Amino acid sequence: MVTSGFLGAGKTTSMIAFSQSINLRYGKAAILANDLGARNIVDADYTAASGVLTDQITGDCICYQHENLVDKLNQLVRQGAGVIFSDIPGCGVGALDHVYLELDRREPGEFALMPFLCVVDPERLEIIMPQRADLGFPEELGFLLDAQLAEADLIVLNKIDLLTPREREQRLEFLAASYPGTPVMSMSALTGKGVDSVVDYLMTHTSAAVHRDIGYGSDAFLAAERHFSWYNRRVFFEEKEGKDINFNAVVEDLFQSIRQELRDKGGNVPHLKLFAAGEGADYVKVSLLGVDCPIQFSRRLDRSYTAISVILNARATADAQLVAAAADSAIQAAEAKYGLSSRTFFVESFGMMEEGRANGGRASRY
Ligand SMILES: Nc1nc2c(ncn2[C@@H]2O[C@H](COP(=O)(O)OP(=O)(O)OP(=O)(O)O)[C@@H](O)[C@H]2O)c(=O)[nH]1
Ligand SMILES: [Mg+2]
Repeated sequence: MVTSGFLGAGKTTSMIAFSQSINLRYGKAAILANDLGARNIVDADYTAASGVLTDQITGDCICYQHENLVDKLNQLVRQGAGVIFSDIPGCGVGALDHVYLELDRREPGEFALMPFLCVVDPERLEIIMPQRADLGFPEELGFLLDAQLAEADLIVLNKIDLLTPREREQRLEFLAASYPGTPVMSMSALTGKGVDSVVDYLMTHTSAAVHRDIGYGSDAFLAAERHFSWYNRRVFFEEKEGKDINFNAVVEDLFQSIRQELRDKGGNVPHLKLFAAGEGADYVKVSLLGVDCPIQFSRRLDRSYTAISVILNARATADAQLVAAAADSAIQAAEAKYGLSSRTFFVESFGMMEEGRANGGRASRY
């Protein structure tokens, strides 16, 4: 099953919640975490920490690496998975054609295709609702939200824990009227409310897997994609005198400072994510869904450490160099404030439409 939906809608959180529900009630589920970039993907490490059977597909969207996708699916099947969830990057559309129709065409009868799902965040939905809320993102992004919903076999309004019953009804009514014929459900992937009902629907329905014209590749699509840049970095922080410190405070400061710098320069970040593992099952995972949003800890470290390896991913609507500069200065400020030294083991930064991306960001084959 492909899980689509805009950046930060809750795809990763939903796939973990679905898998846990399936593991308890149906059989074995697995997650194939997908994101752009060579490696050091927050969602892959976060998913693996959830205890669900996990693998990852990096480098490019699952849309453009069919053989690798089939290979990974088969590996998970051999490990006992009966249901496999994968997501596509939150700026993406087109997986109905590129994944479902291709699987049907090239591996006929080999995989059953569950409903193509779009998870939607109730606040971001307001961008395309009649009020046309301005959340500080370029207005061209509205095209992607609409196209992702139009592509889905099932729409799930997520994060209902944040809504009053009236707000939830308004959104469900808007979705039902705007995407007639597409079932709409609601849940909170975070609290678990409604998750089992969505899973029951998914387990008893299949995708029609028929092409839909959603404007993939259109001018509006390109105008939206052009705004995005991706940034992935792994940094090792070490307290210079070997003292144990609270790295939750360090990562919170990193977020504050990146957020401030982007805001000052007129950029935004629909999803800034960080994951750092401590010892055993201890880890910290943080998300920021825009420069004006609160910093959300999915989990904090239980313990203090002298050193930690941090993965930072930004999915920004800002120039790639601006994001890189904001991360650099945030890391320098944290070093000075907490007496840290840092070493960067991996960094990559690219605009979505930059030269080279057409080849999945890999070196030119020409
Ligand atoms: N309140 C609330 N927060 C949620 C819910 N589901 C997800 N979140 C939070 O929303 C943020 C983004 O969730 P993710 O699951 O990472 O979103 P995503 O769609 O996978 O994001 P990308 O992969 O970057 O596109 C995290 O801070 C989650 O904890 C929910 O049901 N309720
Ligand atoms: Mg995700």
